[in-house]
Amino acid sequence: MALNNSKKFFDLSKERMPGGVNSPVRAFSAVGGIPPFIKRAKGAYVFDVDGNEYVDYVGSWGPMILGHAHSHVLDAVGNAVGDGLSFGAPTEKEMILAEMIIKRVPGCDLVRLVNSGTEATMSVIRLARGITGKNKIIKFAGCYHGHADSFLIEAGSGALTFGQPNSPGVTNGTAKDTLIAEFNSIESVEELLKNHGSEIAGVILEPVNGNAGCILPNDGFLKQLRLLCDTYDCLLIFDEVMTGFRISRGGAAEYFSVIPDLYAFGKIIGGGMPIGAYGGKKDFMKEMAPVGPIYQAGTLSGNPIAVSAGIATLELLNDEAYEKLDSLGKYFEDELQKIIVKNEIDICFMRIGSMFSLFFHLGPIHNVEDVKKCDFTMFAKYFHGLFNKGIYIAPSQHEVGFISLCHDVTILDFTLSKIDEVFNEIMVSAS
Ligand code: KE4
Repeated sequence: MALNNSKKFFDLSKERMPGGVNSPVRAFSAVGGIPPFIKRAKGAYVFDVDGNEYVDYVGSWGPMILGHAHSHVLDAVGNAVGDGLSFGAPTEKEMILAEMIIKRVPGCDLVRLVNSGTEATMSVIRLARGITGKNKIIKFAGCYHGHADSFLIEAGSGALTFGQPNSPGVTNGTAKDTLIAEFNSIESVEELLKNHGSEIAGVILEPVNGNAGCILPNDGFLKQLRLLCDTYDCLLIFDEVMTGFRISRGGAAEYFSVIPDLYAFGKIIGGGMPIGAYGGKKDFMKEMAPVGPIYQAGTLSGNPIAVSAGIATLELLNDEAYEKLDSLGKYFEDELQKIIVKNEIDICFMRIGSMFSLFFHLGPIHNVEDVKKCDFTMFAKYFHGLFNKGIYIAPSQHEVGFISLCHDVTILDFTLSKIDEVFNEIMVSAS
């Protein structure tokens, strides 16, 4: 791909913004090379500043489930901007979006709209701590909940059960209140609860670990987690920023029939505009200011433009839409498995609905430790091979791919043919 303008802009951007980007993964550090500077997007495609066209499986990291620049969403935004961009006052549309979320999500009686997934998760653990009066939370290695200090924690070394910062700037004082469990290991959670249960406010997880690549919960894991939280009187928190409104109409809670006490949302409910939300049972949410004493606020929370885009997006996400997304995902998976076998390449493919990952490892993949066994060099070759053939996937083995309602079978077949070519090129070069 000719990336002359992208390279020019990238060099200039690096003189103005750290790494030339406003979110680290966009810099292509994991795969190398120049990130394309995107000029516009439509349907299943993005177009860069050098005129290159790509089939897009990043989907802005999840929000673009309808496809890019959907007329229904653009019309809603267009109509909204004419009435002003922000008021810092309540609006009817915030109530409408909140009602749409509540009607879809089981066990969610009240929601608070914020401006990002990070703000949602940061607020929901403050709520959990405020409700319970306990300081510690359990998170899972490999699960990402945004960049709030309490989440930038890795497992303590050796016998240390307390977390340790995985970013400078996060204090040990913060880290000691985050304990790290292993995704899909109910034993690791039970051990922490046995040893620290009286101090633990809640257990937070991505019900599908989408930030390690697409790692599904083992059968019964979420149900066992629900029972453990009940036994030890701590709150279960689903971070559905990615899975919410993606894997089913009511997200992972509906899909797996496991209802948490609290939720975090983002991405799809903004239709591509900045948004997040947190919610849960009325008894819990009513502890938030101004009703209760737990504080959280935001200048642009419930922004009328973002809310208009979110309402328009959810309006089109009916049962038929999810059936179509799943059938597209199944078609892609079935045809890809044939290509994997044909090329005799060590790949573990995991999918739920319209989100998926190709792990360059035979598998099984149960947690982020398993992902560390992947061939990252091979992944980088796969990434660049596809990129140069006009297929834009996430530039990291630890991210997922998203199929939108605009990825029809013709587009999937084109993608699959390019994957076949790249697998063949990789295997030939490896021999
Ligand atoms: P934001 O603050 O980026 O809106 O949301 C943070 C967040 C919280 N929870 C989950 C499950 C998430 O996936 C995210 C953000 N996801 C990443 C991609 N995996 C955003 C992309 C980026 O960081 O640039």
